[in-house]
Formats: sequence, C-alpha cells, structure tokens
Amino acid sequence: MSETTPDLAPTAALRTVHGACPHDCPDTCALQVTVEGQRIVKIQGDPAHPPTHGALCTKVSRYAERTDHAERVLTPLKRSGPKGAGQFKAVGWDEALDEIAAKLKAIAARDPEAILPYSYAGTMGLVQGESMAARFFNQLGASQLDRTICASAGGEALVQSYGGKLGMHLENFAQAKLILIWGSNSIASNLHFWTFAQAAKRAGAKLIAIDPRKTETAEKCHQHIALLPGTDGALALGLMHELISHDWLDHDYIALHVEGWPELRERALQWPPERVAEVCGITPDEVRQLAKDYGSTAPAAIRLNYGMQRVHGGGNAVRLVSLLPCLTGAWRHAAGGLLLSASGWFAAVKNDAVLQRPDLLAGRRPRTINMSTIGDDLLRDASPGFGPKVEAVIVYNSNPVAVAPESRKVVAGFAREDLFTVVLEHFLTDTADHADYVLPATTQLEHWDVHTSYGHTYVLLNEPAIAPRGQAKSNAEIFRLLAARMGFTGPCFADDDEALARQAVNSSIDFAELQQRGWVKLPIPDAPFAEGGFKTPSGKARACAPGVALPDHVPNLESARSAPALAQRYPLAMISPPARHFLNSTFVNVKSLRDIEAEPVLEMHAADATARGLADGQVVKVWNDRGEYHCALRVNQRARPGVVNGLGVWWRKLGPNGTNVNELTQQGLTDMGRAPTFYDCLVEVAAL
Ligand SMILES: Nc1nc2c(c(=O)[nH]1)N[C@H]1C(S)=C(S)[C@@H](COP(=O)(O)OP(=O)(O)OC[C@H]3O[C@@H](n4cnc5c(=O)[nH]c(N)nc54)[C@H](O)[C@@H]3O)O[C@H]1N2
Ligand SMILES: Nc1nc2c(c(=O)[nH]1)N[C@H]1C(S)=C(S)[C@@H](COP(=O)(O)OP(=O)(O)OC[C@H]3O[C@@H](n4cnc5c(=O)[nH]c(N)nc54)[C@H](O)[C@@H]3O)O[C@H]1N2
Ligand code: SF4
Ligand SMILES: [Mo]
Repeated sequence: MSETTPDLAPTAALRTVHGACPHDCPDTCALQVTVEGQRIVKIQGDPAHPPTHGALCTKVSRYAERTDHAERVLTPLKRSGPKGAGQFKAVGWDEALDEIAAKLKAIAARDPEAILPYSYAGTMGLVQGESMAARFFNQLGASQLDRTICASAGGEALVQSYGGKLGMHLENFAQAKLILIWGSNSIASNLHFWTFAQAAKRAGAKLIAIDPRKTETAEKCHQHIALLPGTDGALALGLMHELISHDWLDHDYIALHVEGWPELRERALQWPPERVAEVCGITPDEVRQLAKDYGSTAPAAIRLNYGMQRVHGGGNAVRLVSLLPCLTGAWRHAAGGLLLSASGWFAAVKNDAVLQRPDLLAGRRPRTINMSTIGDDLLRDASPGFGPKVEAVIVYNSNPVAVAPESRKVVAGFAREDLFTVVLEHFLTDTADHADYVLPATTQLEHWDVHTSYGHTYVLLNEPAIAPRGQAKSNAEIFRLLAARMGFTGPCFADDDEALARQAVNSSIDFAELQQRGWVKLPIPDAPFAEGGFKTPSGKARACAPGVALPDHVPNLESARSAPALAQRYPLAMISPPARHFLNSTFVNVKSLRDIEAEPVLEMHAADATARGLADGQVVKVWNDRGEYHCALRVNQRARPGVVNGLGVWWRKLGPNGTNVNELTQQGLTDMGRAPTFYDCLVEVAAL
C-alpha cells in the first residue's frame, strides 16, 4: 500500500505514501505524504509529476494543520440547541445512522424526491465525490442536484465550441510567445500554470492579464487590461474585428476547421475598437494593441479561467474567446490555443456509469434542483411545477450557507424547523451549524481516492497515509452504512473504498502503474487540434451550427448600462474573487492562513473612496436590496474605478456582522449552463 522512501530508510518507521490534492483547484497536485506511524511528518509535492514539479501552494503545505486541527469534528454530533445555533452533543455512530435512516425512510415513503443531496467539490475525488453517494441517492430516487455552482456556463460554452471541455496541455504554455491570462488570478488559484507562464516569460514571451482587478498575477504581467466585469464578450468581438481588418487570420484553418465563420465575421465587424472600448471601460488603443499582439505572435496561448464566466453573459463570453485561436490558427502549435478546462479529456478513461450506477433509478426520473438557487428552492412550497417541498438535505463536500448566492435566503432555508439536515464534514462550518446531524468525514490523508483534473491531463491515485482520526469515516463508508440501514441490498452497496477506487477508471489506465508511481498521463496529442479534429459532429469548431447559436456580447443583469435605475442606487459593480490563502470557504478556519488574510475586506479605488469620504482601514457597510455585509475597506490600486472587490469566501460566523460577501450576490443565472452570476452584482458602500 505504501513505499518506503529510500533516503529515509534508516529510520524505517517513516513511510511515504502517494497522494493527490483533493481541492477544487485546476492544479490537482501529486502529493508525497511522509508519516511515522500515525504522525504526519511532511506533505510535499511530487518532484517527478510534471505539473506539480515538487511544489505545493501555501494552503496545502499546511494540510497537516488542517487534518490535526483542534476543532475537527471527530464524532457524530446531534443537534442539542435551536436550529442553526451550532449546538450539538456527541452521539455514537449507531444512534446517528439509525435515526437518520429512520427519518429518511419516513420521508421516502411519502415521496423520495423530498430528499435532496447537496454536494460539490470539497474533494474532487471520484470515490469520495459521487460514487457510493450517487448509488445511494439513485437507489432512493431522491431529487437530482444540478451541479452548476462553478463551471457550467463555461463548460457548456466549450462543448458548443469544441464539442467538449478540452484544451491545451498545461506544460506547453512554457513554449508560448504570447500568453493572455484572461479572468484568472493564476498566482492565487492556478499556481502551477504560473510556473509554466514564468518559464515562457523568461524565454521572451509577453504576458497580458485581462481582469477588472489588478491581481498579484496582473502585476507581474507585461500588461494589464482592466476591463469592466462582464464585458469580455465585447472585447473578444473587438479583437475579431481587428483580426479581420488587418487580415491576421489563418484562412486555411478557418476554411477547413471552423463552422459558421461568415456569420461570426459579420457580427464581429459590428464591433470596432471604439464601441468595444466604450462597453469595456478601456481605451480603443488597448483593443487595437491587444489584437495586434494576438494576431501577429505565434505561438499564442490563452489561459482562460472561470472567473470571467460568473456573469450573466459568461457562456457567450467563453464562446467568443474560445473561437479566437480558431481564427488565427493558433491551434496549429502545441504551445498555441486555449485552456479553460481539460476535464473532458478524461471522458475516455472515467467509469462514471459503473461508479454512480444511474441504472439504479430503474426508469424513475426524479426532478432536478439547481444548487445555485438553493436559497429559493429551500423556501418553496410544494407545487405542480416544483414537486414536493424539500424535507431533507444531505450535504457533503460543500458549504452552501457560505458559498451559495443570496445567503439571506439560503440561511432562511437551512433554518427551517421542518427541514431535516445531515452534514458530512471535517469542521463546524456555517452549513454544519444548521445540521440536525453532523457526521465526521475523513480527510484526504485518511481515505482512498482517484483524481482527474481540470487543469492538466494526468490521473492520480490517493492512498490513505494514516488511519481515520477519531471516529471519522469516509463519505463512501458513511453512505454504505446508511444504505445498509435503508435496506439497500444490491451487491454494489458492498464495494469498499479500495474497490471503488479500482472501478473509477477503466482498463486503459494501469492501476498497478498508478500505485507504483502515483500518476499516469493520458495519451493526448501534443497539439490536439493542429488539424482540426474537434469533438463536434462535424469535427469543426463551431461559431454557429444547427442547434448552436452564434455567440454575442450579453450584458450583465446588473450594470449601469443594463439596469440604469438600479445603478443609480447601487453605482458600484462588485466582484468577489477568491482570496489567495483560502480555497472557496475551505481553510478559513486554519489560523495560520486566516492570519495572512487577516480579515474580510473590500478593495476600492481611491477616487470612489474619496467620493464617499471613506478611508483605508475603516469598517464599512456594503449593501444592496438583498442584504448588508460589513468588512474592512482597503483603498488601493487593485480596484479600478467603479468596481469593488470583495474577496471571498469567508465564513459568515467570522464576519463582523455575521455575514459574508454572498449576502449581496444574486440568484440570477448565466446565459448557458444555469450557473450563478456571483460577479454580476451592484452595491453601494458607506461608513458604518
Ligand atoms: N487560492 C485559491 N485557489 C483557488 C480557489 C480559491 O478560492 N482560492 N478556487 C478554486 C476554484 S473553485 C476555481 S473554479 C478555480 C478558478 O477560480 P476563479 O474563480 O476563476 O478564480 P481566479 O483564477 O482567481 O479568477 C478569478 C479572476 O477573474 C477576475 N474577474 C472577475 N470578473 C471578471 C470578468 O468579468 N472578466 C474578467 N476577464 N475577469 C474577471 C477576478 O478579478 C479574478 O482575478 O480556482 C481554484 N483555485
Ligand atoms: N461570492 C462568491 N461565491 C463563490 C465563489 C466566488 O468566487 N465568489 N466561487 C464559487 C465556486 S467557483 C465554487 S466551486 C463554490 C465552492 O463551494 P464548495 O464546493 O461548497 O467549496 P468549499 O467552500 O471549499 O466547501 C467544501 C467543504 O467540503 C468539505 N470537505 C472537503 N473534503 C471533504 C470530504 O472528503 N468529505 C466531506 N464530507 N467533506 C469534505 C470542506 O471541509 C469544506 O467545508 O463556491 C462558489 N461561491
Ligand atoms: S490547492 Fe491547488 S496548488 Fe494547492 S496543492 Fe492543491 S492542487 Fe496544488
Ligand atoms: Mo469553482
């Protein structure tokens, strides 16, 4: 199960185990975990794994601190106080599981669709994500969850453009001559990409950041284009306008490998730099220069990230940006093209149907609830359109009370006296505080898993390095025990975690090789679309095609241009990108990391602060019709005029007025993929 590291062999008690970082991060690092008995000695990045390159981010270097945290939940807990008060008493596993199963059986006897799973990517592992859990909910016939909270607008856009969530190899960015870092604070949230971008920079490449915020990444690029949130589609159309006007097009590539070019060309010609500049809040020269750089440099690569699709027009914006490398023929080069997500490459090796067993639904078609509108949906009564009222929620790998939009409603939903809530967690998060039962889950060091990635093209294995702390059990084990109590007797409910890990990938991945080295690279061509071969029915990239609409710039739901009356009351656009030392709401309770972030903050440009008589460091209220959030003001150059940055995602209970930035965000959805519009949000700010 584990190997002894040769250079540490003399103290034979030391073992090094292959692991994978479980977090929702494109880098999915390969870990080497050194333990002595049950003590974690060291967690480091695997030097041999090309994306990881031996380095971990600050957050996961502290994984031992998180695993052995004094506040970790280590026994099942049962609510002992008012709903939402976070008061619990320890109970035994048998008592907890018996009572949960009895409650779920009673609800299911009336209507299993009144039960809702709520999960996301707290771990991205195939085993501790949707394996035994999916089997359990499929057998039960519970409501299905539409897992949209992060990436579904951009994902759907890539499927429309390329036929899958497909992109460049991470490693090949090192050879690019131009890199557009578009809607991505790579140093914070995609560190291992940044390593390759720096290598390119040292070799003479130009780096350009396209981001409303002057991030730590933007600062280190040669140029920063600080456009208004939600205007990326207009910028992409403006770039196309210039590519056409100056004939920086690869006509052969377009003719052979692009569908719908005449229609796209006509639309792009309506977007001269002056119009684009007006919409984006930048100068016409910035548009022209960017187009010139992009149109006349090869290889040119784009690292798009999900930050730019968290607005109403996010899907269309990704569609437009994704077509740029098809017009210049950048895809001809291994170091050209685009990477938003690589997850679609893993479709060839993943065994989802075996792992999740959708066949257990046996012809039933339960309703689907969108995780991004959980606030509204928990407060909805039964109706013919909606189905039954939600009576029970089982949360795992997610912290919806902190991360879902329009928290006031999410909190009101989870505070319902008649809602039965079970939360599988490591810690008493804002969501766990609302539980009837909290069940202690294992961390990555304590369980089996297999990982794919959305930022690189390697499959990774994670073997347990230590026994579960306290009475913790893995998600898969908890659902297995619950299944037994529900009377689910099918043989698939007997598979243990190692068996699930072996089932997670098909025979094209050699499991023995995974165990021996910790990771296996997928066989994908170096320049995957050099000669077209997109995964669409025609094999061409699609600007438009039957069933695939021509993309356009789609404005924000909330902006001065699209909602002028609202903008009069709330003149500032707020984005809420990740804080560097947290991962969504994970790590907020790790003191050494929280100390670096210090306190919840809102960044504001000096001109906006002066206009409001506000000063750096003071506590302010940030509000709109949805709610009010208190935090510290930082007046600095990171914010552009008219846009404030409320860094996320703090735990509500650590906020000065018990809220976080999602008190202000809306439940309006994106144009594609039914995703949230976290960065499409107007607010006003004043002294407290
Ligand atoms: N440290 C850290 N790493 C993380 C995360 C984290 O919370 N912390 N989150 C992880 C997750 S869940 C994901 S999905 C990934 C990716 O997570 P993303 O949300 O893509 O995070 P970032 O890469 O920081 O990209 C967000 C960037 O987009 C910018 N932005 C906001 N609105 C717009 C816009 O309209 N247009 C453009 N061009 N830019 C905009 C923001 O200012 C920010 O710099 O990162 C993962 N990695
Ligand atoms: N305002 C604003 N809101 C945002 C974002 C933003 O940029 N701005 N980003 C959005 C994005 S991109 C995303 S992906 C979502 C993320 O939202 P979530 O997926 O909810 O992510 P986290 O907040 O990291 O919460 C994950 C939880 O899973 C738990 N966990 C980890 N591993 C395990 C395990 O093995 N078992 C169990 N049972 N639990 C485990 C962790 O302790 C943690 O509390 O947030 C979204 N919310
Ligand atoms: S959070 Fe990302 S960068 Fe940090 S160790 Fe995990 S995969 Fe690597
Ligand atoms: Mo995400």
